[in-house]
Amino acid sequence: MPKVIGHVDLDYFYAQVEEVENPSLKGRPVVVCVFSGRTEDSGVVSTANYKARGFGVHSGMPIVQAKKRLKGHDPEVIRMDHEKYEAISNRIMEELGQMVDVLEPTGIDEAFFDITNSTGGDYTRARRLAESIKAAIMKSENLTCSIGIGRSKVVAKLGSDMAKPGGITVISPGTTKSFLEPLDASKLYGVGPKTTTALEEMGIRTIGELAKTSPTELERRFGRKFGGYLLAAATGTDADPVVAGLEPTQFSRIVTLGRDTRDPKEMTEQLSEGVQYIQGKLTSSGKSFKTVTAIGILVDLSTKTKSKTFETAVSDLTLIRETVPALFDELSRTAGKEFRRAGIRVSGLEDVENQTSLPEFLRPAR
Ligand code: TTP
Ligand code: CA
Repeated sequence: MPKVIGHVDLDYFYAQVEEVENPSLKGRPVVVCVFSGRTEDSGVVSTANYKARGFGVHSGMPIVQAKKRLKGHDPEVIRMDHEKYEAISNRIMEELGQMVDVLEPTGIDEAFFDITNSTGGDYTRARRLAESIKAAIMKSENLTCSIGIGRSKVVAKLGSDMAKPGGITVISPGTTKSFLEPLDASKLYGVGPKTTTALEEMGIRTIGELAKTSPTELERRFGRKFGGYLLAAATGTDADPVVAGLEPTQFSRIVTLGRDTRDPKEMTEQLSEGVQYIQGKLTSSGKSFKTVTAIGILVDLSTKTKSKTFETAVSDLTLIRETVPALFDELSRTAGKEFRRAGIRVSGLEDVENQTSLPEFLRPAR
């Protein structure tokens, strides 16, 4: 059965999150920055939306320079909020993990996945699954992503790069060779400017040319390991498997409420199945948790959270049920707006063996 590997990458991630939270930004250049704090504008661009990229703004550019390029184009310059992006990333990874056979997150907004078994090696079914993944992320977080499907990690990654923004590229085993051949070798995963220059010196510009190079010549120039990788990558025969990501650090469930509301009781009731889902996850993974968090996504799509941390790890369903209403109560008092979606997260996961006795965990840490 041919392998079916995917790569999913969210589009202009930080900036898109900001657009979703504040729809009035749509159509304007948006730049998310890390301010170093030395002077008002010292720091660099984390990322920019496509509108801003059209004016030449990109990740790593000094803020001052980005502002110059965007002058007169009504730009929005936003301070990066890593915690916010991370919480969204965690929810997406959790959701993706349930849709594929194996998920290997490789960054805050990207992951490889293996769907060989669930598609039976059928690339038509793979495309449908990629479409459902895109739809799921759109439904739950309002975010677009790009997906590549192919027979190896390198091919899948090229596919998602090419699909950007918002597309799906499926490269079936039969079309892999013709897909790869015309592309620049510099597009291959792991081929940076230095390798590109070295390849050019050998007269190699395209992936097709690289694929025809003799293994000995490549090994002589790049060493056994990297030389071998280059050849495998160029022929789409790199065999690095998708390996399940690190241990989960949290479990969460978010639901869209039946109607916009401020009523903590309504939110808690509609999360009843979510609590059961989390309980199932805790049991099957043999984990307990230290922190429980109530998550509210308001009608303006901003996210508010309220947490409670216990002194020692617990894994008790009744405890989640007891804590959550109070957290939502507090959330709705401070939010000032109605809630569109509500969720629960447990984090600070530990193996159950480390757990201590009942009376101890009833004592909150703070
Ligand atoms: P990328 O996936 O490289 O970029 P992107 O999601 O902004 O845009 P694209 O549509 O091309 O995928 O990085 C993911 C996030 O990581 C990005 O939104 C912000 C952050 N980041 C930085 O903070 N600094 C950087 O130099 C880069 C490249 C990314
Ligand atoms: Ca991205």
